[in-house]
Amino acid sequence: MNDAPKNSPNTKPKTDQSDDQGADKNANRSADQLFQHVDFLLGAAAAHQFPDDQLPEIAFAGRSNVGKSSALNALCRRRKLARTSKVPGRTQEINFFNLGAAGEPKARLVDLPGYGFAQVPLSVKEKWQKNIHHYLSKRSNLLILVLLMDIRHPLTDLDKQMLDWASESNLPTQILLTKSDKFKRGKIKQVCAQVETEIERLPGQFAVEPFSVHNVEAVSLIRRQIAEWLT
Ligand SMILES: Nc1nc2c(ncn2[C@@H]2O[C@H](COP(=O)(O)OP(=O)(O)O)[C@@H](O)[C@H]2O)c(=O)[nH]1
Ligand SMILES: [Mg+2]
Repeated sequence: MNDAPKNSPNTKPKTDQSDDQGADKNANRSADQLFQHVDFLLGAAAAHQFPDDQLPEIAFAGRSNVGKSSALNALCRRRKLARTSKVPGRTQEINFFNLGAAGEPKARLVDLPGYGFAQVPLSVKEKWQKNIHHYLSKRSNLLILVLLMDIRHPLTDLDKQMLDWASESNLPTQILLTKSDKFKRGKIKQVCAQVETEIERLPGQFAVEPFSVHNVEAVSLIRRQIAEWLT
């Protein structure tokens, strides 16, 4: 078909490439600025403790051990911003981090408690789920959900539950398939396609990207993506 709009990616003339590179550099710069200052604000065990201003929030969720703390640390270039731990299921609070210089934060990263850890009593698990659902469905300044799933076993029952909640709340969701360094390129593509097929059945805005903390490009892509969402 030849009637695509002039500025669609498919019809862009090759001579635009240097402009693209310039735009990429600018995007990287503003993403770097955004992530230059990241400060822990508070941990909330209940909704009444959530910050009560309207700063846009980007929430990170996933089963425990999926690599959520590692991803947050990589995005923020911090070694210990979010606790990386080999003992999963420890963090039960919703942790809020301010993005942007002290006194004038631009947005917030929100670290939701990891779910699905087997050795936690059912009553505690149910409480976590309730808290997460409450946050996702009621938080009016929540802009985007970043849902992390291990590329080796994506779409667990609880992941699907999260996707359903995001869909119900009409919450745009970026899926990151973590630890993609464990797979070769062909297999990464295959799992991405499999996850895309699964989410096609859901109404809403969903996107899928492979992610690894060991892949500098993947980390900076997501950093850039977050900066773009906030503009
Ligand atoms: N190979 C690989 N391992 C990772 C990656 N991200 C996290 N991990 C490891 O996965 C385990 C759990 O990571 P962590 O960030 O604590 O997971 P969380 O429970 O979701 O916060 C740790 O041993 C990490 O070193 C990744 O991108 N690649
Ligand atoms: Mg963690």
